[in-house]
Amino acid sequence: MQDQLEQIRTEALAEIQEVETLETLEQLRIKYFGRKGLFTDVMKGMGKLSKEQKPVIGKLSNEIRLEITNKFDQVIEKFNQHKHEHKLAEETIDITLPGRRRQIGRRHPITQVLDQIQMIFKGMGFEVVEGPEIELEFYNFDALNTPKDHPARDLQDTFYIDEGIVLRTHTSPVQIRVMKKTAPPIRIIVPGKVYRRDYDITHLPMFNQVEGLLVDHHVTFSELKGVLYSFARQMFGDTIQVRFRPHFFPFTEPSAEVDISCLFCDSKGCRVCSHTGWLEILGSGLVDPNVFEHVNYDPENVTGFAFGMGVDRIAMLKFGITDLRLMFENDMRFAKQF
Ligand code: 2NM
Repeated sequence: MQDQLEQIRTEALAEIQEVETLETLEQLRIKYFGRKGLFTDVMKGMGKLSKEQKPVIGKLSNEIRLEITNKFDQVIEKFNQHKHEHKLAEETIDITLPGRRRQIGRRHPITQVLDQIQMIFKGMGFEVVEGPEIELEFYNFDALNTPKDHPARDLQDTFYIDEGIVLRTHTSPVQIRVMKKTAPPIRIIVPGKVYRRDYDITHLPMFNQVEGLLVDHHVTFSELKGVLYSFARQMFGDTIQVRFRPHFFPFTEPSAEVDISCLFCDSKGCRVCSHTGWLEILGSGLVDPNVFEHVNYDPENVTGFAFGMGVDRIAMLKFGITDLRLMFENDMRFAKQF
């Protein structure tokens, strides 16, 4: 029995040493210490031993069991160590790799131009005011001296929300609101979204406008010209030409449209300026006395000038964009160019 045990010791230790996986190790444990294991088998013979042999074999078997069990533990420990090292190696981060770049957003060309317009007029002492996009028909048309039968009021041109309520077609109703609650002098610009029933290559149902208003005593057309000349040169450069062309608006008298020399062909004539050499940039005029009556100003005492421009159009001219729809598609390839 002693020899059997010694043989088990030698074989078990050798076998365990060779093991490569935890599964084979478990098989070995069963092979030696399982219910039908080799070691278990030998121990079943203990009962038949003599009184003298029992303690000797008992001691030896305990020794061997302990030795083999320790060997098992050693190998398990070795496996765990390997597993840990393998995991660490696999999860290594290469800190020398370059980072993933995040795309940075940009300001939309319309926002850039809007900010520039505001800067220029702030520089001339104008204050920026905003107001509601849903407006009373009265402020949007009547107070601006626009007759009941004016085509702009047509259902085909204006979005009606309800009886007497519209989506504003320009930002001038905000100026009516300001005049109604403020005494002159007034010097404001009103940026904002406006709505008209228009939809083609050069028109969208929503666009951005800036309108300006200056009210005081003895305001002249020359002052209007001075302000708008200054604006045009700051916006488009010192070398451009500016011209005032007679026009009609219900809310101003006299009225004029303002053109600048064509930026694209140096006034030689091209498709952008329809071969005229000029680009229209805004409308303007001296505020009609009827408008002042509507806000309870005395037209005998009070004078003023006003102007209005489409921001989207100015942005198109400034950046040479030919299709207005690009402005509202939010394509990064477009936005990145400005
Ligand atoms: C324009 C052209 C001319 C304008 C008039 C007024 C107000 F409220 F004073 F009557 N605000 N804006 C005006 C004048 C707007 O846009 C093309």
